[in-house]
Amino acid sequence: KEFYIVVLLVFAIGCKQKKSPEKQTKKRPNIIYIMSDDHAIQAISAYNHPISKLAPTPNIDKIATEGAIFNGSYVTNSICGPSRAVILTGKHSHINGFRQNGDHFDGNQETLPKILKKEGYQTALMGKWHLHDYPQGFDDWKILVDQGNYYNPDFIINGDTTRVQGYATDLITADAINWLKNKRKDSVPFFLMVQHKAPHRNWMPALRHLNKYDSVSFTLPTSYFPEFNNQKASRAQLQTIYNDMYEGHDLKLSTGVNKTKLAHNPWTTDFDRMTETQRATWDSAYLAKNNAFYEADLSNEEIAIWKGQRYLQDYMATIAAVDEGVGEILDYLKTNNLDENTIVVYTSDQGFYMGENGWFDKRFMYEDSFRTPLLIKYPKAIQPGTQINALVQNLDYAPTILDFVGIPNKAKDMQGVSFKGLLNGSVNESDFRDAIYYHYYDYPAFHMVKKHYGIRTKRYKLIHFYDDIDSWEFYDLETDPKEQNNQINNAAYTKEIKLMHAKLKELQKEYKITNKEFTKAKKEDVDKAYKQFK
Ligand code: SGN
Ligand code: CA
Repeated sequence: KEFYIVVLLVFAIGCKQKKSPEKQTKKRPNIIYIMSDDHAIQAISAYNHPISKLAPTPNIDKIATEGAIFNGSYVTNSICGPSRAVILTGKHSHINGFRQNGDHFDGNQETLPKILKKEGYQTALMGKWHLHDYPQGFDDWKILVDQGNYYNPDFIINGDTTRVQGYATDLITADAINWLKNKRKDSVPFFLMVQHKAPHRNWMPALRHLNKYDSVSFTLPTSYFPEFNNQKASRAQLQTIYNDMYEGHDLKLSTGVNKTKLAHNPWTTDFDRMTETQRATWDSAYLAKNNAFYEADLSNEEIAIWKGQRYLQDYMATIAAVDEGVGEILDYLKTNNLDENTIVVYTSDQGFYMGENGWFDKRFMYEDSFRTPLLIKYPKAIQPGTQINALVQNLDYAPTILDFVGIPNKAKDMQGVSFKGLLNGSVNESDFRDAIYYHYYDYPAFHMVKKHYGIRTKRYKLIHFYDDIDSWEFYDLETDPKEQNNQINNAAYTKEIKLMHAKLKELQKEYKITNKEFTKAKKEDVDKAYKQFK
């Protein structure tokens, strides 16, 4: 009898060890990576900002309540293409070669989707790509052309461009669900990237949301009319709501009372591509509110405030469709018993200004554009309601995902580090990194934000703006979280500033920044750009 038991045991152990590779990979988690474009922390209600309290995002919030929310999540270079290249490679811009929008991504380098695919994952990408080359490393992909348009956008599928009737956010959600339903193989784990155009400029809401926040009055930040003492680069930017937005294209103002023709609208393509029916619904939704604006006969300061309100109402209304889409994806996972073994990530390619300093857009190393939302759920390893304050970056996403799926060694030449330990509670925040590096190159360009680099620790920030300027800034984020007081010349901080300079040098050495990164633009190009973008 005992002999038979031993034989049976040996047989059982043998069976356990001899699992087919398919079954082994099946145990690996699936990953759904949802990223919107320019989605500010202020616009996700899980972050408890006064703006989002008036325009909540219940579905995105679910990822935080069922999983983790990061309060100290940052990018390395706050602009679209570069951020995406960092996420795919786990390497800083100067190493992956994509420093600014308009650069071309070298798709032959190693990327997260390529590694996952080689490891047996089924990989797919739906939505915005913006890296000027066809995606590599995906079994299936369908991407927006360039920045993409909100209405009836053009998509590229296998090299062919097709105009698809509908609203971009809804189309991308539908593509994601459709892929999960019809293309996904049950037998292998999957990695699906869902990348929205919304809430990118020019903030065009879905037809069903055109009047969603008309009666909501959002709180404009206290810095809406800033002074910029001792902040030279801030004074030179061209991204102020009340100076630089186009009244037609961005603010959807018409030319006057009872008019539907748009005021200043230099890029007609966003509106011209709407169908007549879409345009008629659009025009009737904006008519009364535009009339009210003209009839109010506002002062200049009141107009500036009105513009801030219109911007926030439209921006938040574009997010409504993103949030609904996230809800659909989460529901799909639940109904199909996929939610337990799927890691869901929600993030943005960077933060965004919602009137802070009077601004829209991003680019600066100040908190609102440097910081980016990050919410992750994975029931198997992350406790619901986890709050993480450690400093993490988009540089870390690839190493973290590889760590979660059990192939951390593939991240060895990446510059990011896995923060899996923070998520499952095996690493203390105080043992994680103490400083992060930032470097922005896109100058002269849209919005004229000067080139700069710097570091942030838990408490301090040191920034150097360079090229046609040579200007250092230092902030004590504990006493000045809104970064209004540059303390670079304050003797009380001499010791801290010195330490920050030393730390900056250390990080630049670690990340292999060479003098090549500090080249200057030609003066005539800068002058030309100021004229072009003003
Ligand atoms: C467009 C926008 C800019 C924006 C850049 C970069 N203008 O040029 O406001 O800064 O994209 O955005 S738009 O009216 O044409 O949309 S990013 O998302 O690619 O970084
Ligand atoms: Ca962006």
